[in-house]
Amino acid sequence: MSRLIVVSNRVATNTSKATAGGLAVALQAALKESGGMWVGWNGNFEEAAQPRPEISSAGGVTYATFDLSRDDYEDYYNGFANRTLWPLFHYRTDLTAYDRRFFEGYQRVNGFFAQAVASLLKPDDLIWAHDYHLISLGEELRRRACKQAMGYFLHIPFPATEVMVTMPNHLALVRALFAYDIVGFQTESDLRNFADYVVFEAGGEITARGMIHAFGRTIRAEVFPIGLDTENFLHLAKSAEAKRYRTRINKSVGDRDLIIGVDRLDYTKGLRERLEAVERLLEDYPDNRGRVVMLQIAPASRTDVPEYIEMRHELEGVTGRINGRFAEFDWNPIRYLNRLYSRRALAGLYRASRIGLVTPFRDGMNLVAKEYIAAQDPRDPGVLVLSRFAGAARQMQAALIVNPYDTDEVVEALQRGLHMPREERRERYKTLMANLRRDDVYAWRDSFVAALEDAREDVDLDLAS
Ligand code: ADQ
Repeated sequence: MSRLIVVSNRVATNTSKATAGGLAVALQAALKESGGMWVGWNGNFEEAAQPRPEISSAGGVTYATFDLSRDDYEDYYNGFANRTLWPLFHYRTDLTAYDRRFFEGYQRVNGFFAQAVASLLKPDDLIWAHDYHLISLGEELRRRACKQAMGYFLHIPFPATEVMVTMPNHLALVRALFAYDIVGFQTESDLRNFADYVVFEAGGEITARGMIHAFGRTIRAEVFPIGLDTENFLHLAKSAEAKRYRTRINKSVGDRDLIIGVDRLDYTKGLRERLEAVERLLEDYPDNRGRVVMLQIAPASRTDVPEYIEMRHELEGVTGRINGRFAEFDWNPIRYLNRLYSRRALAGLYRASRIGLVTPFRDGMNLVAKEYIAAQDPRDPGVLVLSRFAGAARQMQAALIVNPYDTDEVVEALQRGLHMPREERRERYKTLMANLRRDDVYAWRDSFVAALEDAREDVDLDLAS
């Protein structure tokens, strides 16, 4: 087995199954098995950062981490990654910053990451780069004469060409993807957008078997929908801590129905419109007044980026307005919290909720939708109301799929979910669970690594010829 080198902006050093997310657990297990290494930024700042990684190990996994300078962090992370690529790839051209300095910083830091990775490589290693922070990493590694097989997985959507081309450096970025041997996407529509771009903007062509040729290289582009650590999550949902949370929330909600939303505080998640849909539910179906509670958990994220600060204020305003309008002395329709919870606590809260409301305007996959289902009681499961614009909707057609732009449709789905007979809930749950079990995070990891192994055989053949 070849050594796997995972590269991402930050590394997940927490090896406890209860606190680490499924992605971290699955990658850590693969790293442990292959004697591999996870490389990334340690979250610290240094005046003039050196790409000399510090090696440490935890839970049998080796980590290679380094500092960044403040300027690099501003231009690369807060700038190009979170103020250009993130909004653009989620179709928010209105929020996208088109600033040359950011792109230069991004390229510089991708070069810096490449220098750190290159210093650690052995000839047989497989490199797996993650997400929108590191699109140019592969190209920077090739520039440093690295011949290893390299894969890249994009966790967020790949936008339609018309959106992509609003970014001045679009061609340079897509060209950079062709330095990898495999490029993985969450959904068919992301892959289609990528292929369209390559064919119509870059003059490339689709050759056989999902192979795509442009910029003088042929790469494999494929769909690898990320899954959940399903069995582990089922286990967490039955833990004593999950039960404690369930008992506590049941006690405070009483015989009312709970609707739950759990998201990083992000403008892609459709939070304001979601709260307004609950407002409309109370308006259009007054029987729900005093009968339904919406619990929205939204921990703050990217607090250095202005749009996120504004959004937080906006949500506080909307929540206050709706509660002011409908609350009674003994009932508040919306409970809005900005804090983090353990995975066990979340599992308990999901299980106590009659409806999981997941309504992003764009989302690569959305693991909350999957977690909500995995946490349900099979005898009396809740209903998932899911946006068609989450990558997860592809695999979760047995949920109530809605268009979050259409508030009436969301309200009708909520009303339907609140009154859905147990038999129908069980049927839907069974279908959803079967998929979650089959397409879990381990299946995702294994299929990507297998594709990388294949790519390495091709690299070996090329080198031999
Ligand atoms: P995110 O945009 O962060 O991920 P998501 O997939 O929903 O979105 O994952 C969020 C994770 O954070 C979930 O595991 C959830 O439990 C956790 N979380 C949210 N709120 C929490 C809280 N209050 N306390 C503790 N944990 C909380 C990006 C892409 C997604 C893609 C993933 C994985 O944007 O589309 O699904 O990567 O590829």
